[in-house]
Amino acid sequence: MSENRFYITTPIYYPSDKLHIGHAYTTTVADALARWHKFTGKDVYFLTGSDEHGQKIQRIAKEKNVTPKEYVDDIVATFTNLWQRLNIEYDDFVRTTDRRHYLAVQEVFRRIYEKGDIYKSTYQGWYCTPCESFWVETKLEDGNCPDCDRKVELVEEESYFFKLSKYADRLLKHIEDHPEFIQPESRRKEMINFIKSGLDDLCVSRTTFDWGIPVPIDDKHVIYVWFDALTNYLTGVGFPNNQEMLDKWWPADIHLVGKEIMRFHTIIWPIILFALDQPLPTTVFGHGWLLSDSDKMSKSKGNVVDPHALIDEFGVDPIRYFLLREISFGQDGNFNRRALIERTNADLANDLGNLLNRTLAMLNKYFDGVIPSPSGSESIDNQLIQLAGDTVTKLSAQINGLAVNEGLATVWQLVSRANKYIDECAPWVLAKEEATKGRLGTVMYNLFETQRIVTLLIKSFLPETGERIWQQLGISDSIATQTLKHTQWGGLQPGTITQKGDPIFPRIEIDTEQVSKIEPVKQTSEPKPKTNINENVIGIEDFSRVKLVVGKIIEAEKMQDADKLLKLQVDVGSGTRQIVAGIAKHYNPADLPGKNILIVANLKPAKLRGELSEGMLLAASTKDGKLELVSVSDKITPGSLVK
Ligand code: ME8
Repeated sequence: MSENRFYITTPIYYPSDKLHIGHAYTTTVADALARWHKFTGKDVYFLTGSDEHGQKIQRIAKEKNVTPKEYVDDIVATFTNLWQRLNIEYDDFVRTTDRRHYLAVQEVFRRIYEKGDIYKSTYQGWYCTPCESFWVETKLEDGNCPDCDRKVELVEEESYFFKLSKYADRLLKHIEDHPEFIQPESRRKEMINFIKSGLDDLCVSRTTFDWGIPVPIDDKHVIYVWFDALTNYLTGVGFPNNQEMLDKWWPADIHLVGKEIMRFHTIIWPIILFALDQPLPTTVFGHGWLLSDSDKMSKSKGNVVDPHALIDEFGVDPIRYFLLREISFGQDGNFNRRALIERTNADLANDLGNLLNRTLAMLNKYFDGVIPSPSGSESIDNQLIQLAGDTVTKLSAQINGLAVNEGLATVWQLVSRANKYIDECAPWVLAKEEATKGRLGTVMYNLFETQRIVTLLIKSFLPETGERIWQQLGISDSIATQTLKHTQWGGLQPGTITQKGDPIFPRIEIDTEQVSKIEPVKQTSEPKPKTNINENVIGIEDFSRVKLVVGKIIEAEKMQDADKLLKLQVDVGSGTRQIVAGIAKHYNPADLPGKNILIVANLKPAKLRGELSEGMLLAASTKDGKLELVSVSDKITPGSLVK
């Protein structure tokens, strides 16, 4: 493996539903790492994708009365849309329904079968369909899946088996000889114990459904979905036909996964690779879970956070920053709005944003916005310069050690130091005397040079912010051309003309309304009305004539020749209604399906631009005039009456 290339992967997610913030977490970390390694000068390959076969998907498609392929095509489009919105720069996206993947999986199966490591027998045991995993009776907990605690099903069918047990000792030795293989350490111990407790041969084919890749030697069977899915890491780098690509990229440097799928990645996958005579990935990192009120976020529990809604509300980089900075990488972490707002305000609006605003305002006032030449240096300057250099070294080591959150904390220490440097050097005092104008120039240069370095250091994590600050710094070379070597002190050219722009992160005001969305507001006495409620008062009987119900948007599309209107299909419990709404300027139709909204259900139907509209959506304007749909928790089912 060359030192100068870096191959990173995410899990390929199930299109069993739309992705939530937990999936966005893994992919954002992988994206930041990929960008960082590119920034350090490496040749990088970043792979993601979708895991589309298996019993779970086939069942969901059947429930929805569509073919599995129709079903996954729709959901996978929402995956790529989310990655685009989150600024995820992947190199390839493997869909397990791709032809190239079909060929790769069949080739893996064929090679292992021909080697004698796959044999036919009968499987009798338990199966967890949500996890797509087999369990022997003794591993069940209270009769349920030990991983997700859901019901398992008894399965008895003819199957092909893969000789996992044959390779158990070799795998243990590999894990012991390569401490970097399973990270973090706690998961390594867990996996060692699991292997030591004995490995059973793995059932690698199914016959009771057909949504999968057929076994090449026996098309009554489809290949087990995890055997199929894990192979994507080889498909994405050219296996089996593009040997040159495979030689360049395989083995992967990092498979980044959530802790619940470590077993598949550190036991089944390495043994498949042993059987194929392929080298093992350098590291499988199992990160912790995003929790919602200390419980794992998952669709089935109804406690997931929709990343689209967060991006709409806060923008992309506050979300990326929160995920990367707030959660100790490897540990579980809580996701909540209050913490997100506080992080954004403290680190992005105050520390980073104010540093730029203050310094640009001073530079405009004292030097017409042009970067002055530094002259001489005092010990306080040397400390700042030293810290900037140390920050680069420390951050590089932390990112190489996958301590992403600590790495960002390191950069923010430099940001804080720069803010303190302003207060200590007091440029406004230096500006009073002509005699200290030279010193003022040095101070201003140092502040901008620090910000140039900070911007380069954060651009992998916050790409949009990097671009925006760079633009305000006025540096003519594109930020995309900058690499780690450009973080040496002194790169900023005196004479550079800065460009003051809008604050990069306006402070988010937490008003009472927002707080109440975050946590219940305790009221000790009757609240006093803020507005004059006597105006246009109506009685309860008037209100009760309006039938407000919860609806779930199923489809949204633009209307021809009506640039303000969208045509929506909305599930209102008793069926689907078509509603034409004037929200086209405020919403991208692709972002609407899945949203739970409020509608006036007993409004007289009307025709708008020739289309029937049977109801009205409720929406309100934000301060800057953007129309936002009134949204309702996912827990409330379509058709529920608002009372
Ligand atoms: O397991 N917190 O797909 P999946 C953090 N198709 N990360 C989370 C999370 C949470 N609450 N919820 C999900 C599969 N994730 C298989 C993978 S790979 C060959 C096949 C992230 O859709 C995390 O990365 O269930 C987790 O491992 C993955 O999504 C599971 O996604």
